[in-house]
Amino acid sequence: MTVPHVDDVHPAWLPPEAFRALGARRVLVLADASEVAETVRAEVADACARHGGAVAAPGEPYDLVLALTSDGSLPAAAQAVKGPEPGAEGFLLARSGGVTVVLADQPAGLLYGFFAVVRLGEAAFEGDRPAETHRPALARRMLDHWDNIGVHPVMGQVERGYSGGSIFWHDGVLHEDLTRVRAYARLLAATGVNAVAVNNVNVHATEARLLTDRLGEVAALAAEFRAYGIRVHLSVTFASPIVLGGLETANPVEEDVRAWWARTTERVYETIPDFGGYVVKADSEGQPGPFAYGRDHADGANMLADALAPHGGVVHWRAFVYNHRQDWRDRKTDRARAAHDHFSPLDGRFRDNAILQVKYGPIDFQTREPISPVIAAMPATKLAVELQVTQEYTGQQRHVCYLAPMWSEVLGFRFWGPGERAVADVTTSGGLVAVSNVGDDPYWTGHPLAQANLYAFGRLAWNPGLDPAAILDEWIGLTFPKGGEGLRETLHGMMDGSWRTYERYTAPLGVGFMVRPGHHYGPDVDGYEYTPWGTYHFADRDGVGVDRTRSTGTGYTGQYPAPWSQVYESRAECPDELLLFFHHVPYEHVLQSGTTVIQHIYDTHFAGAEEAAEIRALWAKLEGDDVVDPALYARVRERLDEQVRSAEEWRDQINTYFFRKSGVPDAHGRTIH
Ligand code: BDP
Repeated sequence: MTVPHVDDVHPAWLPPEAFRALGARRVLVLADASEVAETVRAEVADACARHGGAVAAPGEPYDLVLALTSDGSLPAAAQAVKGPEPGAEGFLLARSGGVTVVLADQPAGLLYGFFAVVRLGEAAFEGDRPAETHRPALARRMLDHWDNIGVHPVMGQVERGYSGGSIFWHDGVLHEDLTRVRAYARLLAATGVNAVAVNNVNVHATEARLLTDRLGEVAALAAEFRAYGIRVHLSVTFASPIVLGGLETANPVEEDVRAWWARTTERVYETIPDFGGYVVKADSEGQPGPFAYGRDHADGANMLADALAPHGGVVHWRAFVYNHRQDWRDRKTDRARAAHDHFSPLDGRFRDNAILQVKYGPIDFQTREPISPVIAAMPATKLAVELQVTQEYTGQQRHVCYLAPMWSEVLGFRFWGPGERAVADVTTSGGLVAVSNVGDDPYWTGHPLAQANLYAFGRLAWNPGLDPAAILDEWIGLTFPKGGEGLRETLHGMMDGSWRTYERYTAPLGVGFMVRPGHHYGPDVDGYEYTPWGTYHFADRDGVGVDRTRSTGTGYTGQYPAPWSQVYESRAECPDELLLFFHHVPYEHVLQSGTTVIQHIYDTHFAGAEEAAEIRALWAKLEGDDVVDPALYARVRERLDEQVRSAEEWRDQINTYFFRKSGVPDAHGRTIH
């Protein structure tokens, strides 16, 4: 095993410099011969070779010991460390008598402990540190790639990808050199991610074959990820028995269909013994599913769960099921209701190894949505929450939009009121999943600052209680080791509030969409208003917003438990930022903030566009400064120009639209065209 370093690709948060503190020490590794333990040895050797430290042989002095608890030759310094058992992926970290100790039960924990020491830098080798136990809060911390093998005529190669082509496939075949995949695995492991689904949830004909005759490609990817403790999962089409197996049906209760899945899955495990499992998008946006056979989604998911169970695999079954051929004249059919309507009656019917994967909001990854009520409605089902690291609706990696503050709100949301369990507590056994934002771009993520979102996703999945600003601080320290306090301040100034800034200049008060149809970039207030997709704002001359109340609307508020069902039902109590998601209100309706809806729209849009310009001005101060590489500086600068242009376009279109609809002038007399 050699540590992957790829020339011409930005090292993201693992530049060689980030390993200086550890690499300058004498390091003893006491572990088994497993592949992940070999990775830890290789990492230590690589860091020490660069920074003048040394790999210590048993008996030699050392400053850091990384050891498995099962090792027969644990030195006294390690034996003295006492704490709760670290478990499968956790580790104990302590320091006394000039020695830093990382102790783990399993090699994966050792790897995570190694990266924790890297993150701490010099602080890991200073003073004393009482034993701390670190364990991941969520069992599975997973990235879903929406990568295709081929190039889709509309979506490109990576669906909703804004960072170039796939790092897995090129020209219809697997990349010959997979070093970059290994480098990616390394970046992910440093954040705590332990699972990756390699292909798009919309499974086209070529990609369907990854399950059968192209399985070798999945095995090759699994070999790269395995070294860093990451298991590979595959998106499969529900119609596989027909399109790959030549059967006449994919009906989940037919014996030959079940037998086909069992056989096929067995072959997968013969090839990839640690294969993670399947991801399925069924009966959604044209994908096949059990409804065609009069069966429900528990029947569908359980069939796959049964095929996977003997091998220890799981099926991630997506709850993103809705009618995308809705009649816009029908004000009662509500896309927000769909997942709960379909899935809540099925609670308790899913197998233990079936995980229901629920988007954080009821619609579709908007800048602001209420938390999906499905998460509260399935106490007897394993749940995973799905986020988008890829910025489909949050600026497509042309805008700076640090998403950790939003995710932190999602994970900390308490359906049953203060003091009750949070979303993160309800999803511990399922986990956290996100759509990746990575491609073959030299900065991995198109916008270099979008790397922070990928980093933050892994860190929050490991510990949902972390403070988003503190995570950003870690990322800054690792990624820009030459940067001092000035750079730190600049980046916090640009990024900490960037999600709210983005929210200010786009669709107001939780109403969502208003984006250009198809590619979803830039404003188009009525773009989806008369389409079958079910994403409406219902603006007219009197008011705007979707009535989702029980009393007069679609009844969606009734899908929440108390207290939120009442809070959302009430115009007066509903949080301002979600008012138009839940209520259709007059333009002169007064918000809790004391401003009217129409004035709020004007104010936030003027402010949001100004803030975008301020973000750009902060970055401009770094020009010519040697703490940021000039090429990276230029790349960010070019994106910021586009962000400022786009924010002004949003401001002008939204303000003008609502001025024309309402006829209400701006209270501050600013020009609205
Ligand atoms: C939407 C995307 C679409 C995805 C879909 C999904 O626009 O490309 O296929 O989500 O999650 O946000 O399946």
